Amino acid sequence: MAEMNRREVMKTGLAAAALGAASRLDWILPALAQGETVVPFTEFPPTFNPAPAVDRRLFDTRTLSSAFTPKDQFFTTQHYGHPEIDAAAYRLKVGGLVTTPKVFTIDELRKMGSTELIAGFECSGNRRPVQGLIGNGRWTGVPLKTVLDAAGLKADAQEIVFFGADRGKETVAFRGTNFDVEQQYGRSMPRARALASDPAPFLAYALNGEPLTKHQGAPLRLVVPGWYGAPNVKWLSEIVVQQDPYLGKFQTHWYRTLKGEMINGEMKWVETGITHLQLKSFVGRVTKTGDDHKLTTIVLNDGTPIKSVEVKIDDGPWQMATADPSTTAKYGWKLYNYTWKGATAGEHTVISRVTDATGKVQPTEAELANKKTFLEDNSQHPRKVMIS
Ligand SMILES: Nc1nc2c(c(=O)[nH]1)N[C@H]1C(S)=C(S)[C@@H](COP(=O)(O)O)O[C@H]1N2
Ligand SMILES: [Mo]
Repeated sequence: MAEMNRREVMKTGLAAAALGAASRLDWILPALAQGETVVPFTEFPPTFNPAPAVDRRLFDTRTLSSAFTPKDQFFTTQHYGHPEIDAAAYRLKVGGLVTTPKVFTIDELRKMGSTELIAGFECSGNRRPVQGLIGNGRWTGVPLKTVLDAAGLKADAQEIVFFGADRGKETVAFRGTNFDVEQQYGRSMPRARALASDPAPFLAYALNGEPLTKHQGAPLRLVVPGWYGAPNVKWLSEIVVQQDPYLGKFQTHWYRTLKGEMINGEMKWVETGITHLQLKSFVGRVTKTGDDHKLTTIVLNDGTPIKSVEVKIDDGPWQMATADPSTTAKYGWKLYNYTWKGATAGEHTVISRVTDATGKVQPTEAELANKKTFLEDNSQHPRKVMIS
């Protein structure tokens, strides 16, 4: 596979869009400098299609061109498709263990707050070879605490549950009996997490300065800075405050990690929920200008400061990458660049690893061997590139 120039990148994008949703040409050109070309990743599946269905889209990190993911490139995934919501008829209900149950229109919520938050997230299932379930946005909305304070949490309120307007039939198994019941997409968090000031969960109605699209949960979605995508409930329609833990499918069952951990000197097999982002980096894009190649690494974590990002080419030494000054927000993704001089023609392996300020190092794939389920794969990703 030869190096792609601008026109070829465009053709690939158009073909992919035509294969997926013919009506949506939402795979846009990368902003390349004069003479800069994208170097292909040979590990990408030849049939890779960034828009395989009208309600599913992956971000092609080879098109990475700005700190914020444009709304028509932001990945989208969900369980029950995109619900039809009439913005004028839309209401957010807040009820349960509150002193004053509330119903808000989108205009009322807008008047309650118009603050900004930069947050990046990935789906907990994001992984090699494509790593396309990832994005970074500038969100506008109301802090969750403002809305909860307006309703007033009662003393015994311990668990805050968030429901989307999207619903579907689910089978709930109980000791050999299956019950088919309607469910809403639901996620929860403890009261202390919901009211925390840093990071403060956020109810967003705009992305990058424009109203949310239905892909991102219009008219309102939850954004939990520093956490994976699953808790970021789209088409948020209800907040239910309760005392007991919420045991819905997408909270306790579907999004779960099973891994072996040494606890009290013994290997224990533990199941954990999907919450904060694990420390992760991967080379998202390689470009060529003249004889120089540039590796751009995407870094995401729970907001813990980053100490360093290093890259390695083939069996060479680890080399320091440089932080891109446009991506410094605590809960946003960070881009790190490395200029690779003297690359020789042929296939090469490029890999990155990030270390945070506490000294935690991104694990290798071998170090994650005791993680049985595929979610939360933050392992170092050796990527194959073809230099021409
Ligand atoms: N209402 C609702 N919200 C949802 C989901 C869903 O199925 N329904 N999926 C979650 C998952 S698993 C992810 S990864 C993110 C994806 O957000 P995005 O489509 O804006 O990228 O939405 C989350 N919020
Ligand atoms: Mo997800």
